[in-house]
Amino acid sequence: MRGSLLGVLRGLSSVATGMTAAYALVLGLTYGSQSSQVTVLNGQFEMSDELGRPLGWFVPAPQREAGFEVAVAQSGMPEHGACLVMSSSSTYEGPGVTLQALPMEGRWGQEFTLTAWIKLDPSASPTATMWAWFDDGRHRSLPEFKDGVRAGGVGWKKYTLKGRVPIGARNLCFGFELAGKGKFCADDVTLGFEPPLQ
Ligand SMILES: [Ca+2]
Repeated sequence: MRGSLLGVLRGLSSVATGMTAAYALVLGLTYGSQSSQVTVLNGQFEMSDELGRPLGWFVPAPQREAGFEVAVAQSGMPEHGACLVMSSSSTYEGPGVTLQALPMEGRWGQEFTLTAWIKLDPSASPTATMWAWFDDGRHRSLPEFKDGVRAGGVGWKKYTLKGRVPIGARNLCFGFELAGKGKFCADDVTLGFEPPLQ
């Protein structure tokens, strides 16, 4: 019974990735703590420092010093409030990244689902990507998983990236990359985990 219910739920999830949140909710209600949603630090981008940069999101110093800009600004939509804005400058068109790292102790073999809303600046055609990869604790990415989903189109859209936590992973690194002239906005970053089926 348990296996067949999970099978049905997984089928629904693969048919419509937009149902991921509902799927996680159903799974959470059915199996309690087996499925977990972790808190992404400032995943709503409502908190910024004195320079207007999002708290909790790392930007490599060389990119920052080259003029790559990561800031928090009002999204113009009430349901989003403030959002992340990444933009190139006249002197630097990227690639630029901003990311977080989350420890993976106790999560080997689990499936993860990363989601975020992204809006591209229609006045330019930059490449905006939501990325996820795993490191070995010594700043080296593991070959088992490294993937990204590229944003496109006009207006706010929700993007989803799924994968499995490889054995040996120390941290899940996730965030956004911008390449080329332009800017994009991102908001509502969520991260959930499900244990492997027994
Ligand atoms: Ca927000």
